Amino acid sequence: MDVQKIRKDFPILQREVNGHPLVYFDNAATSQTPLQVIDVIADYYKKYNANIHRGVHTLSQEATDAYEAARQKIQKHFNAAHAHEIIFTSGTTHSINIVSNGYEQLLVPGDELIVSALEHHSNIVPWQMLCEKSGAVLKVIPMNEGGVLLMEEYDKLLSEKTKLVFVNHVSNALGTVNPIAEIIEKAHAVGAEVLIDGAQSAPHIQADVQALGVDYYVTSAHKLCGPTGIGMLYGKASALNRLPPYQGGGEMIAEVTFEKTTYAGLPHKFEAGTPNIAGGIAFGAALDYINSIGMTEIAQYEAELLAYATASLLKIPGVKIYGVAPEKTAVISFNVQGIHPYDIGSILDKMGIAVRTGHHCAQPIMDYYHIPGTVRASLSFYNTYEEIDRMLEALKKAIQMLQ
Ligand code: C6P
Repeated sequence: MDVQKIRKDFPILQREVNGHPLVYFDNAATSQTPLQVIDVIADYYKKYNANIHRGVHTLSQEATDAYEAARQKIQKHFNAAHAHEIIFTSGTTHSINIVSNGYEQLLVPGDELIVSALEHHSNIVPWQMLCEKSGAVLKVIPMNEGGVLLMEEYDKLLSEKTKLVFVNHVSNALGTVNPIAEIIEKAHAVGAEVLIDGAQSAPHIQADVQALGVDYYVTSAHKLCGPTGIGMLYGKASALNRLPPYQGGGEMIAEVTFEKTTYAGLPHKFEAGTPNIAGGIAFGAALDYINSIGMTEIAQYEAELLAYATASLLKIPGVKIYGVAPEKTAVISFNVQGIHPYDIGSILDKMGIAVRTGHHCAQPIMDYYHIPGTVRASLSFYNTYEEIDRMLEALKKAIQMLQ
């Protein structure tokens, strides 16, 4: 992997922040966008901006073809059996809400849902809302001090009452890679379905939805070099067909009269209204870009960056890293003894270094550690060892100033 060549694809990486060259270590919040994707968006608006699935005119057909080609790219990338099992959504949050909303009619009071202690609020709150409406009960797989799920506790939670298990593949706050193959297999053994939140894994780990046998897999394009406002819900056709539509409107119908409406088949049933057309096409382009580099190459390089950054950080007195699972993506959540994470983040920013501070929309994890938040450096394949060194130097200065 030629990282210097790759970096030229990302104009934003050439800019300065507060008089320093930008070091962008907030990739878990959103990744940067390469020219190859930016150009696809500009091309759409310059050459064939039109509504899709509606027009007989040439522009509409070109836009429809590009949008549906993107759906097929996504299908191929995640190895879904059919393109109609890929639903375009506005992102992971929207995808989860489609399933949680639809599940209301599949549950009876006393049914159980299982979540993990390592979740983002997007994979907690919609299910709590569902429990309130349906009378279902939410059970939590606990974690240990290292940020690893206690699988023996998961075994104890599973029963014939379990209807759905939803966990992330990778924790956004700690980087832990969860054993999703085992989680899925055990859930299926008691007849429960599984939703995997792939928001943090899709950029780093190739997911094969058929090999996993997962019922639903969701992610956001902006985590993998695509634009914001677009994502996907993969669902097995049999699973999606059980769910009612999430929103009513144009394009999701088969026939409408004032007496009754019948719904379109997959994927349109879940795609009411004019979608984010440029975003969908750009999602496909983003996958093309990532695949041109190679998921395996990306994972290997990021693992090396993680090892280097972790070892270097631990040499700084007072640093504590949260999340030390043996299997991790390149996310380092840390604190420095006696210093608030927000203060470190602010000083790093003054030196051109972008990290996220706070609870990372994962408050239960912070509560577990009894901390207000962490400093989170999340790395990507376009980051370098030199950038890690710059963060470490800046961090040492910040500690001097704050202690
Ligand atoms: N996490 C972070 O800084 P949306 O916002 O819908 O694209 O993704 C939500 C989401 C769901 N699950 C996980 C595991 C996530 O990490 C995220 C987004 C960002 O960690 C922004 S809060």
